[in-house]
Amino acid sequence: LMMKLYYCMVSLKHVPVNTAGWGTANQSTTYENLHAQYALDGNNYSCTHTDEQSDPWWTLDLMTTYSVNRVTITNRRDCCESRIDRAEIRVGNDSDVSSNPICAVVSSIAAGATYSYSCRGMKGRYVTVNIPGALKILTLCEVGVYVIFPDNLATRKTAIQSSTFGSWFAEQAIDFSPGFTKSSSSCSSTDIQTNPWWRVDLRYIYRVSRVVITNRLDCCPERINGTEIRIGNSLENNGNNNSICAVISSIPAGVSSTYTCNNMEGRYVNLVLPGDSKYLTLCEVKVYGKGPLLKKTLVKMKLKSSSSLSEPEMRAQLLSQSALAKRGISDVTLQWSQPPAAQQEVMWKEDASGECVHKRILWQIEKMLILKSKYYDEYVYIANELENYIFIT
Ligand SMILES: [Ca+2]
Ligand SMILES: [Ca+2]
Repeated sequence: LMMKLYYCMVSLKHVPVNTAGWGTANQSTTYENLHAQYALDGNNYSCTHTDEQSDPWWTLDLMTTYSVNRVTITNRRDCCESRIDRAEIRVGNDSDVSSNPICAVVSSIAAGATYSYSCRGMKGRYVTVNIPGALKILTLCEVGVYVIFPDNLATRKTAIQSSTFGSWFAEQAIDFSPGFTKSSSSCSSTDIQTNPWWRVDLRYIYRVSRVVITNRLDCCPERINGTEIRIGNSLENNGNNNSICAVISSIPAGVSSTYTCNNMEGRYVNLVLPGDSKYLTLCEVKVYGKGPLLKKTLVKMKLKSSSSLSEPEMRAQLLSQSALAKRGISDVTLQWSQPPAAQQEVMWKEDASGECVHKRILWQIEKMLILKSKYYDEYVYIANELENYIFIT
């Protein structure tokens, strides 16, 4: 008996990201040393504070336009929480921020609480909080500006690079931040070297339609000139032998350029800069396309963890369910491995119902099987569930 279930593709593509810390803040006046940036430091106990004045305001310049999903405000907890009442939240592109449209008006926020205001995708570079009227004081302990970056396949994936300059880690090229204010914590960079490269592993094979690269704003935008975008499934030469989608001639400082890749198939997206004494610096890499082409499947089958993998019948049975085999990859070797430390969490939908019904189950993994091909491994977790064994590709 075999029962086949299909996973829901667990969507991490639409998780809102707080962009507030990527910008710079300013306010109409500053009382003592309670600066505008205190609303962006991630600490609910540090707060901004204007003087008592007419129409006080606080504004955030994100340096580029976003579609703002929602804005959060954390109110002070020590006293006078009603000072925030009737504050206006504005989102827009006008540098005269008082003329930007209002997203929401605060009625009141409990002391120390964080309230969320929907801005329904209002577009803007500036996010402003202001209180109309005379003799007002504006205090903000934290402001969040949440943006959705839909369909970026690089979301929550892993990145690696040939070397790392200082704290310019590879993952910082896929953290959504363009690095306009803090490039060393929001951009990746290799050290100076021959043929530096960077790679994101999309974990599954996709048809990549386009890649968007954001160049650094702070200096030396010409360093990116000549960088090749390569896409494919091979890790030969660290993936730098995969097919070329495009070669970057140049990107102005702080600009995001789009390269179309005509649905090139691949799991790995590499950027490689041929030549000596080169730095490869990337402030953001976004990948768009269709897929994954390898669907996750969940198969229930009789499979004992003591089974011999050399038995032709066992091998044939396993490969009949293998996503690798279904992609025509035949040079597959099978080997047992140590199981992962924790329980495996699985979400799936029933094959019969067309609906995506999430079921969250935890299995204790007994053993792990690796189907190894030259460049693409498939992991199979085997757990004792009822009298059957579970086979997940
Ligand atoms: Ca704060
Ligand atoms: Ca970044």
